[in-house]
Amino acid sequence: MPDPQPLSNRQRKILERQAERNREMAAAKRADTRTPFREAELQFLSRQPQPDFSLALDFRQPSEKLLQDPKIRKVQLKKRMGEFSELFGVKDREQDAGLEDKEAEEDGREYAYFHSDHPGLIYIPFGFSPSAQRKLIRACLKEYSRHPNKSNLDTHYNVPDCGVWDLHERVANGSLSLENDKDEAFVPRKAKADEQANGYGSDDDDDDSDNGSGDQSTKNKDRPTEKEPRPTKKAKSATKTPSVRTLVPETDQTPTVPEDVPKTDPEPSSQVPILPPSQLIKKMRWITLGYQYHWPSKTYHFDQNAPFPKELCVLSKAVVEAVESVAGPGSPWHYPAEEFVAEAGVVNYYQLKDRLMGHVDRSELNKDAPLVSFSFGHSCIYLLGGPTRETAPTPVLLQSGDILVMTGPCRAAFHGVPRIIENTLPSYLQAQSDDPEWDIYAEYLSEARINLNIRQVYPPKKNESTSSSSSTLASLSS
Ligand SMILES: O=C(O)CCC(=O)C(=O)O
Repeated sequence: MPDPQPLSNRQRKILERQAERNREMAAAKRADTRTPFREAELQFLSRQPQPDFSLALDFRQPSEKLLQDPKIRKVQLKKRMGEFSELFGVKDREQDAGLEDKEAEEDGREYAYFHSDHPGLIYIPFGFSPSAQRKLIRACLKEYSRHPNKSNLDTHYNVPDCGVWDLHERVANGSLSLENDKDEAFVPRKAKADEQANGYGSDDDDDDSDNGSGDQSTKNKDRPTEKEPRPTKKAKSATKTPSVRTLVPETDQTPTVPEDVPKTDPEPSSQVPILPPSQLIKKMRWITLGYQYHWPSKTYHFDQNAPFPKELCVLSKAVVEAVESVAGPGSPWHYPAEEFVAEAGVVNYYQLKDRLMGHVDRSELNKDAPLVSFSFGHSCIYLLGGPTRETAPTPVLLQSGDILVMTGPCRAAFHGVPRIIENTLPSYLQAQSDDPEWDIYAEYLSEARINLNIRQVYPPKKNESTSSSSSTLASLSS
């Protein structure tokens, strides 16, 4: 047999796209299987009829009501969050216009909640004061979204080091003009016009058409585990490249890809739209902190460790300390705060129609350290399930300023965000008459939710001796 002819670049790309489509179709089929987790997702995705949001567990409801549920246990934190770290701020009704009564506790105490169906879930409502929330929201949008942290936009755009938010602010305050400073104001595509005839941009505004619309699967084209391809739009999606976070939806058995598998990045698309910064910023779906994450393979780039924001190291350690104050030595959920090191994080930026489908976070080599998660902006429905999609999840209402900790078995539980709830932005995050600089953030938040989650990647004793080589990693993970 003669040797086969080498494939041209074009042929190779066509084959790759074909294979990708096949994988998507298979994934769509799998995702259609109606597990209890999937059922719950569909229930909360539905726009017609609207779901009953009151079915979600609200840890902020009055204790008398909340504790009628025998599965809930309330434990007083040893100190208030603001005493674990001043970065949580002090909740003060006098200072913080818009702070609801229930957010400034009558008795001055703060609590953590446990749920017997979800061992290892620790929930701390009202973790942050309004001004502490505003500070972190500013950082999420302006600072953390800059290089060297990567964002979904980096796949397709040559994002400048100042970041898209900075451009957005400069256009808004008039120091950059969309007409006169075009080259600076509009972020260019990476791909040249004739390189690839597909992309993600063009379907961004089409989502009102389907039930459960606005899925992050079409909006966030870069988180593969949560992508739920929509077979009804098959013809349409066939003309587009599913991007990094759209590859293979996670099944209950999905293993983490071995570290030695090469981490290839998706092709930049020549079809993504060139947008003014005010619109491009709304396309930002995630950024990664610390060890940069490679979404397609679900592994860390252990050789790409961006400096971790100091305040997030302090905040996450303080949360682990607060947890230790209610789950100390002897508790199955005890993790010594002194051993906790913030090493990786994700900031998720949700527009109102976005969603994050069920998945498990299992890429960290340290599976014992708690995952610390902060919510800001609009409330959402968070589904917390069990070790497989066969466990019916508990819908939880996550509200701005709440802290959720996943440890123990809960660390390996399926979870997702099927719904951002409209009209739930607290008034203290809306425009403030005494702080005009907040206006641009308020405008962004009027249609957004931000989640910031922080993880420890390595086992504690190895922290000092970690290196970027795969052999070290292999020995750590074995
Ligand atoms: O948005 C959230 O609250 C959850 C985010 C999440 O599950 C993730 O980033 O893996």
